[in-house]
Amino acid sequence: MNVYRLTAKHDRSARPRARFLGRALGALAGLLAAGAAGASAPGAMNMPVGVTVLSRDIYRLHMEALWVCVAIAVVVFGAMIVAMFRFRHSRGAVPDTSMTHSTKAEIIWTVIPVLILVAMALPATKTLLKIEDTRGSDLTVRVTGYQWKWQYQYLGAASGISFFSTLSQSSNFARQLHSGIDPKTVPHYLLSVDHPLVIPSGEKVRLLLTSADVIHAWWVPDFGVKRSAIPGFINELWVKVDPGKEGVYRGQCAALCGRDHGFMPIVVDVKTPAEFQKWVAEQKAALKQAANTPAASAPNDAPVAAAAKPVRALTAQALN
Ligand SMILES: [Cu+2]
Repeated sequence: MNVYRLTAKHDRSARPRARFLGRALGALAGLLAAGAAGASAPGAMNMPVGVTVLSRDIYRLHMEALWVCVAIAVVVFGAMIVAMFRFRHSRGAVPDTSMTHSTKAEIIWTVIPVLILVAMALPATKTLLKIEDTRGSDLTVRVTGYQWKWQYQYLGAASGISFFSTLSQSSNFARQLHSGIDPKTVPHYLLSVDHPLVIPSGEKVRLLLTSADVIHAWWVPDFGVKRSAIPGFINELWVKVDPGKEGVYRGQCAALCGRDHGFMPIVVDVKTPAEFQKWVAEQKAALKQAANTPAASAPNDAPVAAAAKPVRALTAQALN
């Protein structure tokens, strides 16, 4: 009788509640759809899917963990809400004490989370090992952080190519106090450089990270990698951009490294292997020409390699 009365009462408010529930579910679905898109556009809620082997693996792990969390939240909060409303004191509910100090319950709520954690840890460990495995790279570039710029030195077949990558002049002018330049009019404001790092798509590129002064961090969100550049140490990471995803990718120094920390962006120009080989040949030709040309008469528009400056040394042996 009592149950019937309560059910009837609930029915009276069923319609507005159903409407609210429908709206809430719609909003949640919208949020999840926006999140699943993984756009790296400003204001996007989710992390970008990225364009590399690793970034896709990391994104997949992230989404798997998210859905596990969603499922746990639905079960736990659902049970709590049902318990609070259905078995409330005002309805004459009597506490069930059979679960108190129940060994069976203790085992169940220990074993289930352990199984969930193990199921999540296995693919995560696999991806972590993959991230750390820099063997078999096709190209190696040494990346050195400076206050406040990056230096890229190619090793192996592209050895000799070396240049600094600093904030583009357009951004640098606009950022000055009272410059009078509206940053919104500057393309890729604070995210553009004079000489981007150039790498080929479809090839495993190993980056050796170090620093000449303080700790910096090399971070390109679309590559799914971020690693500290520490003076006196060499950290490794690798990038393999999917073929067909050639283009320009941008990142920033991700370690607070001093006054101009926000003004040392990272720009990577990903070319097809053929275009990359052409670029390497051009840089090498420019290097040769620069070697044969007296410094005073070097052309101002010489390719970047020709403008290479001597660098603080870590031996080549340490780098290979
Ligand atoms: Cu920095």
